[in-house]
Amino acid sequence: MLTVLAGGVGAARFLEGVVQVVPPATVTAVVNTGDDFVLHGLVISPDLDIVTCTLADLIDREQGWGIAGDTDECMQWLGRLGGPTWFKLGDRDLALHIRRTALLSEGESLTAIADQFCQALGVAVKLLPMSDDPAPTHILTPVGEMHFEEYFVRRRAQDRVTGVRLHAAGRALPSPDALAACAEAEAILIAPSNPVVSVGPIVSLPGMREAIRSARVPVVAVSPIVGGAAIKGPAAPLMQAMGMEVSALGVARAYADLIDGIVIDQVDADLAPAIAALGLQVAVTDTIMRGPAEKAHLAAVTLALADQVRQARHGPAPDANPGAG
Ligand code: FO1
Repeated sequence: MLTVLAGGVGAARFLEGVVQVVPPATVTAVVNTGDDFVLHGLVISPDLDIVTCTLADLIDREQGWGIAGDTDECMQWLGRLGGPTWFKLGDRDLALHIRRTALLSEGESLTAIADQFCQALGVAVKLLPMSDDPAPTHILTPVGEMHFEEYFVRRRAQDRVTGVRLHAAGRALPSPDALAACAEAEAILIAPSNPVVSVGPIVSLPGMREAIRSARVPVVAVSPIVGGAAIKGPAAPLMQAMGMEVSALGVARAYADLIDGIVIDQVDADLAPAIAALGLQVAVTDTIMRGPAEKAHLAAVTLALADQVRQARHGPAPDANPGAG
């Protein structure tokens, strides 16, 4: 089983590449739920929905989130009735949140619900919420502490970030399935997601780092930072707030206690020696996922680096015929 730690848009696109290279049924994604929040009385799980709808080829590819061709009749009426309209929820998208909220109220877990949605929408990859407990990510700013989506969407990431509080609802445990997905993986990949608010919430769950390390399998990350900037989203201000250098080297340092290797973009090739000096193996390639072929290429390079790590650690792959010339 290949396990991928995933956030939202970047991770979803990366997974579209992974499933072109290995059978989807052999892939498990442990997905960030730190962006989850309640709005209109509905439980919304942005990263789970982005990954699910992307792999189901239902995603609005312009935005990277929401459902293609969706309408906003309900949103318009919610506005007319004085409801909040800052978080755009399409009519089809709302069905996900209505159904999720109803199933949660009937006692179903987020994990069970994610599985039901994957079955219903034809997604073969196993998508696991990182936790079945509420684990909201809060952003600290000079105007106060707020949920990540309030900071990122409602206030358009205008506030200076003075800190990040993970699992802000109190102790959250990794789901048993998420822990098992790391402990039983043959390789663990960290998708090109925000190291602070997408990957951070996952690996900071109690026992998750230990599960990753005790798996004793190659752990390889893809840098979401290219040329000192994020492709999408607020990684730069959040990394700065956490004292991280906003570069592929900064990402490598942030993950150094967890990973064996990292894939960086060719524009950052000059950082490879400094990253290697951290004891990491480095692959340099074009990491911009313009289309299906680039996604598959990035996945293939990442998996090849995982194999390279495995060989370096354990010698030739078991199926390599000994004594071959
Ligand atoms: N991002 C926005 O910038 N504006 C929105 O109105 C918005 C709505 C939305 C609805 C459903 C969903 O699954 C995601 C949505 N996102 C929106 C994306 C989301 O804020 C972030 O991309 C993820 O939380 C970060 O990965």
